[in-house]
Amino acid sequence: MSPSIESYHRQADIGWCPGCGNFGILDALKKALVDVGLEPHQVMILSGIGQGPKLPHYLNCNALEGLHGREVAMVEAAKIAADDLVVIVHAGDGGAYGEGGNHLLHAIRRDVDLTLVVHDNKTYGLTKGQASPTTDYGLHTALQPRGLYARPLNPLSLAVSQGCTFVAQGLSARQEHLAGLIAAGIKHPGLALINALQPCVTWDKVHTYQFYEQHCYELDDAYDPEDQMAALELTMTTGDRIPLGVIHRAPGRPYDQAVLEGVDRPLRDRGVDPRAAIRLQDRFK
Ligand SMILES: Cc1ncc(C[n+]2csc(CCOP(=O)(O)OP(=O)(O)O)c2C)c(N)n1
Repeated sequence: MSPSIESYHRQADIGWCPGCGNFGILDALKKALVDVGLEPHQVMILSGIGQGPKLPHYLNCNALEGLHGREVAMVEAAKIAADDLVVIVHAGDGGAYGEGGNHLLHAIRRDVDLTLVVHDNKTYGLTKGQASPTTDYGLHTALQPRGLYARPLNPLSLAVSQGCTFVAQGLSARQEHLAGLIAAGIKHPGLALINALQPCVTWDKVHTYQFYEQHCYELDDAYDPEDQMAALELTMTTGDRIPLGVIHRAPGRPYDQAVLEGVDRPLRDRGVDPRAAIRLQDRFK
């Protein structure tokens, strides 16, 4: 039997504001999972703390929630314990690029086989709209009433320059397009970073649905995502046009597959002998 959107449905009280971009990302994810042919038991969502990271509460599949910003770090363990699971991380721009920025750098180096969907609403949504790493310079927030005195991080050029093997950008309001990017990320062997732009209807009155509709454009076939320098130039070009699509793609070399090479079974399928741990402990007495 092929999977259905309904099989991912989970009855729950939704904590997101009406009109939140997270709804579009949730719908796009469900569509991507079905399009790739995955059943809920084959999928694990990892998330941390935040509005975006509440997503697994509203989805029927395996889920693991950890600390804010530690989502990506948990994946290495999950993939080595159960390498047959498709692992998808949902993090906010705060969690992924702020608290978790260091973990992201090293996950890019290792090219761990995961799909990282960043709910980029350019704000710390859950904690009431403080500036996040992707907030624009000068933007006024509750905590920065005179405007923010720091430039925004550019996650796309960071990822491209560090050789991330799959870098894409989507928009929560273009669900079909975003679903295609998530599906491509799931199929990619290695780290797939998908920056999902989303309006925050409560805290950000600048980056509205209308703003994104006016400024976003979809990359066409004339663009070659395999050309890393072209991707870098695209992501470094400032201006009011925002590209959507696969920005960069290169062959993946996943760390978890290399670690498990020659190992007959992943950790999950090996017997657990608590006495072995005690014997090991005793050797150091
Ligand atoms: C290490 C750590 N730092 C800060 C916090 C407090 N905190 C929890 S959620 C959050 C903001 C979340 O923002 P983001 O990750 O962008 O997700 P959003 O709510 O916008 O979806 C903060 C600052 C925390 N729980 N742990």
